[in-house]
Amino acid sequence: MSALHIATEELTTASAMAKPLNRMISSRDVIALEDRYGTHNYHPLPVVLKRGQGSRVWDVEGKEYLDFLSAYSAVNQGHSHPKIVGALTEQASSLSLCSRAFHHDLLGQYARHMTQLMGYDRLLPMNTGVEAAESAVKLARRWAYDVKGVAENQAVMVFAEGNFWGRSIGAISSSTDPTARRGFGPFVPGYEVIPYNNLQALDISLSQPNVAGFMLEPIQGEAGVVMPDPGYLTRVRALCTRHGVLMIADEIQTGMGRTGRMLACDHENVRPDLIVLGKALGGGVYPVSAVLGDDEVMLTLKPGEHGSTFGGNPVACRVALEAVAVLQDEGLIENAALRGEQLRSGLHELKSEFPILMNVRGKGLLNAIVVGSEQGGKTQNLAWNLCIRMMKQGVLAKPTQGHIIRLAPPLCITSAEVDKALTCMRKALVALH
Ligand code: IF1
Repeated sequence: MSALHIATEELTTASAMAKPLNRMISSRDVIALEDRYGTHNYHPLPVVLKRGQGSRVWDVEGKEYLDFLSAYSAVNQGHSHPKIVGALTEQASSLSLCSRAFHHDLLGQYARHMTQLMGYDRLLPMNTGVEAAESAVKLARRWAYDVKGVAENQAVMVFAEGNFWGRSIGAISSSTDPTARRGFGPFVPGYEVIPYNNLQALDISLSQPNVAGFMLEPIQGEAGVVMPDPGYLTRVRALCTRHGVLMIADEIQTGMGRTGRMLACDHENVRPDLIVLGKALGGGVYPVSAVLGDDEVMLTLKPGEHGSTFGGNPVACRVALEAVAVLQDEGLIENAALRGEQLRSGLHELKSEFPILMNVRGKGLLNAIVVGSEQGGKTQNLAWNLCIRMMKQGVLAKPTQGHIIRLAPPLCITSAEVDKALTCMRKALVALH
């Protein structure tokens, strides 16, 4: 048995004997416990957080950080927002869950508010992003059979290379990332994957007779904040309309104000046939996701044909209403646009001084820097080492795709905090050279 194992065993026995939950536990002990008793499906930065407020988080030793990941854009409103936490605790104390076997007083009001806000007829409530995205795929296929007249089991769903919409078998079946797919086959049939930001490939693909829908991220998050050409979304909308194919926007990461508009599609005034929301719809405190669309698609589902134990529960409805209200009442969407400009301007200055910053890109507060060295190209170690140095300076971010660092703070970040983060990044870059 390894020394770590023995240490953990002793630690666990002692702490388990002493008290069920040790809130004074050290970072080292936390990491050892996770290593021993958890699964190793993540490689987190070596930091153990204990408290969050607004754009800031604190580790178990009390060190403060600016959060530049926002739980992958699920904490747009800031950590532990008092109004959202209040909605959570208030509703959890009265009626937390009753399933959809019975009505409850909030789902109808929530669905009305969201559909009127987003400009659609109906809302399907789910919990996690992947559940909502899977639901959108089911809706598109059902619409293809019942409305478009595609022969049973012949529907085709089109996705873009570099897509990410979750970890389910359905989601990874469309993935082009070997790490997401290896060892999990066989995969879901009826999928076609085309290059992102390539209208000719899309036109050819959608001209097939059995295509139900084209699901895409307006900006690809996991791929490394990959932005399409200006006007791409507009042309996607036109091609989907021309070919009688549903345009499905996965706004789980780009929605809820992240890019400086409520939806990323709003930058081009494009109205997809279905939008998929998640992450910050739950205000950073609860898993809430949704699909919004019009009657022709949404009413193809009949009782008993789709559902979820927690989908549309009272807490989810109450939290989501507050999560949306906070974005609007506190001007967080407008702030995302302004602070994003400020951040990218500062990052471009850093890029001019530090050659390892090879590219800066983003919209609103969904940004990324591409890290590499002239001789070594886009090397993974550099990005990780830069994140470690940034962590030591008080800014938390994590690489994606190895050499890209996503920079996505909560939308409540202040101008002074952006400047502070840029100063910390400069110190980290100096330390790295
Ligand atoms: C992980 C990525 C980000 C998403 C989009 C659907 C989902 C996600 C555009 C599914 C989820 C999360 C999942 C999390 C890390 C994070 C992530 F790196 F994996 F891809 F943000 F970029 N559509 N993204 O980004 O939503 O089911 O997770 O609620 O799995 O490691 P979910």
